[in-house]
Amino acid sequence: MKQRTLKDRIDFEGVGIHTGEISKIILHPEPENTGIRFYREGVYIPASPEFVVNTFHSTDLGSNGVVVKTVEHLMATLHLLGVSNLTVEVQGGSEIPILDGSGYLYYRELKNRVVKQTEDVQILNLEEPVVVENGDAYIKAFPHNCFEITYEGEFETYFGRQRFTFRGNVRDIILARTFCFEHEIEFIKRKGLGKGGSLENTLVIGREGVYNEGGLRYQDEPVRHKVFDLVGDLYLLGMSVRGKFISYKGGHTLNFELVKALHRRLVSLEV
Ligand code: 5EP
Ligand code: ZN
Repeated sequence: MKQRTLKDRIDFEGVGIHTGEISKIILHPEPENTGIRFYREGVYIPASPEFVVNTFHSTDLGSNGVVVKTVEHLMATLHLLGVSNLTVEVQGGSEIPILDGSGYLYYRELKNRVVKQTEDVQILNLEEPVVVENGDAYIKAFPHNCFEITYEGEFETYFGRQRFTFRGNVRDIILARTFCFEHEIEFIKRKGLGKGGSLENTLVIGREGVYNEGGLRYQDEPVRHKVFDLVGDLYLLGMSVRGKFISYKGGHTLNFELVKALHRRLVSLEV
């Protein structure tokens, strides 16, 4: 597989889910082997595990005191499109626009702009299982000949236990929106997060049903979104991974633990 970039620059603008700030992002095509990186206030921040500064409710990157919040949905979309080289310039606010809460609008605008480059991509092949855990939550990664992610969640409210397996069909996850439970909103707001949250960009789940007018986009939308988040966080490795991933109640913090474990293996393979 060849590396890919975009054929020309493209902008997006909108509110950040956590900061409530309006940002404009400009996606600039880049040559082979640049990787994905962010650019804000004169600082380049590579999309790489060394630059992760927060994993509470979002994955944020930072360098030299400059932070870019909530990169995971854009990263997931770039992963699904196989875009390997890109600079994401962030202006105005410090957060990637949430748009409709899913990857759909990014995907729709980018998919016809993706162009192949001349160099091959690198793919990480797992040689042995890798497991990360936190309490009863875990993510297990097994060697496998393709990329597969299963997410299982245990939700209070009528959602109960749900499980979804992604086997590469973008349509299965690209429309899945970020979500929160009604009873969590106050806690999230008290932490200074969710300031840009609204029914336009978040699936708000109550005791008896969802508050969004159109209802759910998939009957198991939250677990599909969790798969989408993991697709994004895994792309911090800077390459696709071949493997079977099983996440039980995972989130960004555990995703990042997995990424670090995989990254350590990668680094020890080089030399
Ligand atoms: C947290 C929110 C709101 C609101 C009225 C209507 C609506 C949204 C999790 C950890 O996707 C995510 N990460 O990638 C995460 N999302 C969040 O943490 C999250 C809060 C909101 C809101 C609202 C208020 C009032 N009337 C997302 C994974 C899913
Ligand atoms: Zn998300």
